[in-house]
Amino acid sequence: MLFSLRAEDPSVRKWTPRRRDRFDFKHENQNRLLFFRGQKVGTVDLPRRALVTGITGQDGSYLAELLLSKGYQVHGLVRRSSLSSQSRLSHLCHQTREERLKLHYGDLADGSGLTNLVLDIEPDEIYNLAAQSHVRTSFDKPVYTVDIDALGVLRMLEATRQLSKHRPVRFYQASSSEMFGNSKEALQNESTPFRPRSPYACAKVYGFHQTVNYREAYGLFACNGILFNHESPRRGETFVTRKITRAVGKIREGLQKTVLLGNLDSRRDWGFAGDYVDAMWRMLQQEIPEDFVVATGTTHSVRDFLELAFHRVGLNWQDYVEHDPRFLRPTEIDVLQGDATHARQKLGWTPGTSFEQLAVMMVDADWKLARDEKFLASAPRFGTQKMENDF
Ligand code: NAP
Ligand code: F7E
Repeated sequence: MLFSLRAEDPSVRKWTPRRRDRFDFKHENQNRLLFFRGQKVGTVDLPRRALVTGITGQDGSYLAELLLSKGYQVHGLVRRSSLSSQSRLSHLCHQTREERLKLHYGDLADGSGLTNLVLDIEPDEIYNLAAQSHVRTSFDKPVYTVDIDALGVLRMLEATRQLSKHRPVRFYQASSSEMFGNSKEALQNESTPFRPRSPYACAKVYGFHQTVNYREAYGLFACNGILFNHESPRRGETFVTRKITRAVGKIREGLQKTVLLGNLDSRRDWGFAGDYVDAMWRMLQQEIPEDFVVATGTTHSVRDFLELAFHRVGLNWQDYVEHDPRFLRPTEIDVLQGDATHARQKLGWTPGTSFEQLAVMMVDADWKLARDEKFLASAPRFGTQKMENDF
């Protein structure tokens, strides 16, 4: 571990630490005090440590990038799987020295495992992003969704509370605009009532209130980010924007003929994920913990997104889109549009990417991906390739 030492006692300045010297740390507020043979010898500037659950997801990967660029040591919670789920992190694993990015196996279902991990890592900041995040899936898997998205938050809060008994720690909860449901207010902000319309949204409401309760009951520095939809080329392929841009790329390259979709009339406030993780970080740098809406303030329909995405590659979406009732939800949210005034005023946060720029960014990335896939599909198969000295 690399660190710089600010020695307070002048005699210590003459002391050159040797390899076998043992020293102890104690935490006082945000400072780490360094003790050598029972005597305080200085204050240590260690890199700040963050724990990110859901680090393998869309937001987790952008947040890890941001925190590493700010000099943090980043710890990520990863679910054990027989196949790697780390494709969104592979560039960071290659670029980053091992001591700056550390991945740990864990699961939001395993409370004692989470507590052990949090006490072991002693992070300064915890970002709880892990979730079963697909709204349509939550209707098919309601109990599992509630276990992870509601009780999982409680498990993380308990782990954080245990750590907070020994040292300061700050907690971010990934709350969602889905909690507003079919709101009666045209623009939703921090005081808009919740009217959840899916098992996912109900679970997120529970996580939201527990986070507020831990703040009020135990004085925990805990914030909810109420984020509206945010997308990117790293978005999961079953969310509507990415489903569309993947299809656009493949259709343009002749790898796919049509795309099956559900409700094209629903309207969402879509922003860019890379902009939104900056708001998460800003929330934990405040003096006083609060909850914030993060949104662009604009709303567009799925149809609008189709129009832009197909137009980018010179195609007409009506020629390729088919309706499939399997993608409808038992209860739908018709319109969402956020008011992020509080985030702008308190955090100095504004979105940097428009809806049009977002669509273009995603289509361009997926068109390139489709071209690469086409090239690979046309390449001779490994093993069947004729070698030079093969007769
Ligand atoms: P995502 O791409 O679906 O990523 C979800 C992450 O959670 C993945 O890393 C996943 O791991 C992990 N995870 C799922 N179940 C887990 C479990 N039982 N234990 C540990 N990890 C688990 O989601 P996202 O778009 O990045 O969203 C991040 C968070 O923000 C989520 O909580 C989501 O509900 C919330 N949110 C998202 C949006 C949005 O528009 N993107 C808006 C508001 C709120 P695997 O890789 O192993 O699956
Ligand atoms: O749906 C409609 C669908 O699945 C958007 C999550 O990140 O944001 C996300 O939840 C809209 C809905 O996102 C298809 O009915 C039409 O009205 O991309 P989505 P979502 O449900 O808004 C919130 C803020 C979160 O917190 C969530 O974690 O698009 N739609 N046809 C479709 N949606 C999908 N997935 N697939 C379709 O074929």
